Amino acid sequence: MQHEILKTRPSSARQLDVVTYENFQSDVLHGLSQPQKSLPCKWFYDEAGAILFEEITQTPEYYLTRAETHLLQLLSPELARHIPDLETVIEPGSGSSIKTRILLRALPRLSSYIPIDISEEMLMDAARQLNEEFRSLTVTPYVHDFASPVPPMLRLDARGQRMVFFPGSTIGNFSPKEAQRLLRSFDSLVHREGWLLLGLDTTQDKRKLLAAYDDAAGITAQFNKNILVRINRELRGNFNVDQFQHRALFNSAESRVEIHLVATQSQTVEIGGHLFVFEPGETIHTENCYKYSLDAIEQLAHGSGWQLDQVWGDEAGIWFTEILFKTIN
Ligand code: AVJ
Repeated sequence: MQHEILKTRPSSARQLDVVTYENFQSDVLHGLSQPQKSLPCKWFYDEAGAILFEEITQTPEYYLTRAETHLLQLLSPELARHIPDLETVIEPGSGSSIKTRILLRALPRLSSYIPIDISEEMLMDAARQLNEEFRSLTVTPYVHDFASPVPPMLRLDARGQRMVFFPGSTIGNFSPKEAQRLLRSFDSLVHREGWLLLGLDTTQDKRKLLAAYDDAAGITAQFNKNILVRINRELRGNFNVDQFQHRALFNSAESRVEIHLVATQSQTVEIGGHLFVFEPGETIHTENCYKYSLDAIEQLAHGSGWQLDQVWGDEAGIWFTEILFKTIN
């Protein structure tokens, strides 16, 4: 059964955790009922949101993707020497899998790639392309919210070394406590001897951060507002999207960028029979992006259930950091 799964070509993704209407609706109703209204950032990524995020990565201000791509190019030959018998790469939140290609090219002995994402369209497009591009690689996509429990199917017990690839500073969307819990849960994606390659934004420069999360072309603003568009469409909400403004701020006490939607006028919104009142200036907190100092990385590693193996930084050592962890035996 499990072998069959590994051999299957990605014609359609196996739906393990169905990203349902009810899930989205209950998250939205719950978030908007809090004193500080909020929405979970994972709901940004419908088809339009996934495309907008790709566009963000191309803006001049969003340095993260370029910094990490550069770093991966430098470290991947070393990684290939360090783990010569790596067989499988598993990527939670794989999106377009663009950065993954750098690893796949540098690791010719790799036989299996398992991308996991809740944005089905992007996941399947990426899987199909990789399947064409890397003929000897078995690509097995999963539609799944990686933050919910790891489905038994993903704990495949095929032999071979596995590495979880978690780039992009996606971990920054979680509080340090949640991040440790998430990293611990990744333990079940590998075997007794396994690896985890984690990409973290280590920038502390406030101006640079704010520019990255509020680009001049307004793509991040559009990305942020798209969650309201999605609520209107999928949950039959009636947000007046034009009466919300994008705001990025740096919360230095928490060492995180916060993304909000600010109501410019009073507004009452109805979603599924529930009413939500907005005062002018009131915000919906839509995302946190935690930024890690090198000290904070040590702390994160400490409670992660993994052992620090190697750390790569870019020239300045503070823009972006790639960390290789090993299972603790
Ligand atoms: C996809 C979570 C890594 O935090 O930088 C980009 C999302 N939000 N611009 C990030 C995001 C606004 C991004 N991650």
